[in-house]
Amino acid sequence: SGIAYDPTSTRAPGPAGPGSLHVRAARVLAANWTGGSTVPSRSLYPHQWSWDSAFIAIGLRHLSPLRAQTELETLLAAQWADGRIPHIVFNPSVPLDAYFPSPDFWRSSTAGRAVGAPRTVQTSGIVQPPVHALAAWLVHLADPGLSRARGFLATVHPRLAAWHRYLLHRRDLGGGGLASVVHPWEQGMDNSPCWDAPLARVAPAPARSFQRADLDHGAAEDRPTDLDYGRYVRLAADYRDAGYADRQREFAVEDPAFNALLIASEHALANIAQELGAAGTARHARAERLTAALVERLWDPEREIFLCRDLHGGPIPERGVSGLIPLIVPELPGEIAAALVRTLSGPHFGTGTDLVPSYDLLGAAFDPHRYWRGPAWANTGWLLERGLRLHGERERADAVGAAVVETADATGFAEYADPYTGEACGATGFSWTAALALDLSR
Ligand code: 9WN
Repeated sequence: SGIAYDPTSTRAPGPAGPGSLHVRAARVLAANWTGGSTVPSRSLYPHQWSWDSAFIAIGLRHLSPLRAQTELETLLAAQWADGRIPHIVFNPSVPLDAYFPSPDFWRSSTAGRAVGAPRTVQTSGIVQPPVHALAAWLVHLADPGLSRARGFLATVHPRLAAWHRYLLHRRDLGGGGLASVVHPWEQGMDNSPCWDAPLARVAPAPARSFQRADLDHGAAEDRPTDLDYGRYVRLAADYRDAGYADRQREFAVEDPAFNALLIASEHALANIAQELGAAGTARHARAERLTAALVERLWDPEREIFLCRDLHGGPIPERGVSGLIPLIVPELPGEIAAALVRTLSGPHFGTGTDLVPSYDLLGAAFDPHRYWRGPAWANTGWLLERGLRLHGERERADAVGAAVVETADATGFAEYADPYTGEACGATGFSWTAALALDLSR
């Protein structure tokens, strides 16, 4: 393989002097900082993204705990009254044509008025995975003195609680206790083959009705197709035209990673409540109930992976990396954790490089360069490292973490990478790649 790292090393080196990974990652995060938050990429994504900010804060806490706290506070200031945290918070000084869909597509302050969209800031109307409470807790731990002095947890706690309430109540579209996503962008792995079947039912918006901006900065063969975009636009426009109200929708899927992150964040919120002097027991208990629902509704014992559940079509028989992410759930039954570790090393995900592909290596739709249809991403690597460590798989965790760090550094912090060769794909100078490599190398 072309990956420049030593597979025998168990842990990447800590911060060194000038020219170290620490310095290079810090440079990326400084360049992408806009004063109150960090853009994922100056070229492709010039606004604030929800789950990006959570991952970015996890890395930023090692450079500036104050910036890390501010990153999350800025995002939460754009929360809607119904509790949703929008997936994009738009920067008003960025030209409208720099990113599609822009604020004039989402029209949050008018179309979302009935469900409480903010009036002063423009946002999208969909959400992204709930990594925020986990991030807030990790940011607090980096500098508890500063956090207490600023009342950081006291500020974010009610907002995070409202966010989880929104997901657990308004988004339980399947009635089985799990949160559903109503758009592929909400789950964060936009063009995963897991969405192919539910998306096939969606009539795409005509290509001439919108203008993509991503192809100005990214290679077409690394990005979703025009047909994908037509369907993304149709689903988002329908949701907007329904006033962003959460009823049954044409696309409604229960996703294992989204719900596993909700569970991890419920536990984090319990810790936050305890730190603030309240009891965390009810939240821990809710996390356990969610874990039971996750296993009951999404675990596939034959394939030994969690599957997505299409509310209109049942379990989706595709193996995506999302199905491995429940390793981050603390109360996952031991035999399921062991099965996930087997799947991770087996023929569907084992590349021989310790980079974990976003999709089944043996799947018909596998493509090592196209976005979420095969490439390895730093955020899923970070989550798997954490999950492996949690379940006592220290060596595997070290190897997966080292592969993330070394690939990040060797590619100039690329957005994603070929899982076999480590070759850079997408944008470089990508914020969560820098932030999470930094976190893993501590
Ligand atoms: C749509 C910002 C975001 C990530 C997503 C990733 C990509 C956006 C896009 O970029 O999605 O939200 O325009 O392709 O898929 O996970 O949060 O980095």
